[in-house]
Amino acid sequence: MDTKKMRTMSKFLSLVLRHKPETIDIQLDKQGWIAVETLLEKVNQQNQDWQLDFALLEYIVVNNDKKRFAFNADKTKIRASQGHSLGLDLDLEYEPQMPPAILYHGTGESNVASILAKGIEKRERQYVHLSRDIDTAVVVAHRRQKPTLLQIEAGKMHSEGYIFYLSENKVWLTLYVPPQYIALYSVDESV
Ligand code: HQG
Repeated sequence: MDTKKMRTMSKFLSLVLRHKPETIDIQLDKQGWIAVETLLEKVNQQNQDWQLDFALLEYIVVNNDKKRFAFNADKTKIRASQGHSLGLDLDLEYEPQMPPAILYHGTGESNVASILAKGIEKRERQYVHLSRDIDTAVVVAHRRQKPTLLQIEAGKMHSEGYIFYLSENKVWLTLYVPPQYIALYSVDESV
């Protein structure tokens, strides 16, 4: 499969399954699911450039670099596993989990002073996104100018009552990270 075409399709699926389902006139249910049949029909109505069938959708779900999308057990429904817009007001129904002692957050240098003063806010998304491994946080940080890594004392937060969820594609989610649990992380320390 042409990787450029797959990226285009994956980005479009992220748009409609995470942020703007109305783009193709669909409504996600409370847990973020949409019937596969409806999704295929509406995507294909909307797009002249490319068409999506079940085999291709399954290929994207399986091969997506971050496993962003998931089917339900009988593959009749699909949803994004994380990253949703706050405005959609979903409940993904992930069970609270005990996080590892340390999690990482990638951001841009221009955000750091504000984050150290106010904490990490979920902004336009449903949750703050954190990762267990440094490499993932580095990739997230590189979406910003002057990528910067932050280290979060997630274990301590959890023991002090903060709730964490683990998305199906292994992104750690929480509503807010207060400044006292955050430290700048220098990548040099990892080598
Ligand atoms: C920043 C992608 C200043 C925060 C990624 C981030 C992730 C603050 C930005 C997922 C702040 C929000 C989410 C504060 C937070 N002051 N800046 N107090 N609090 N911020 O895109 O974490 O590739 O909503 O640091 O991989 O960058 O799309 O969040 O820079 O998992 O699948 O405000 O999206 O996944 O930006 O990314 P975002 P994010 P995909």
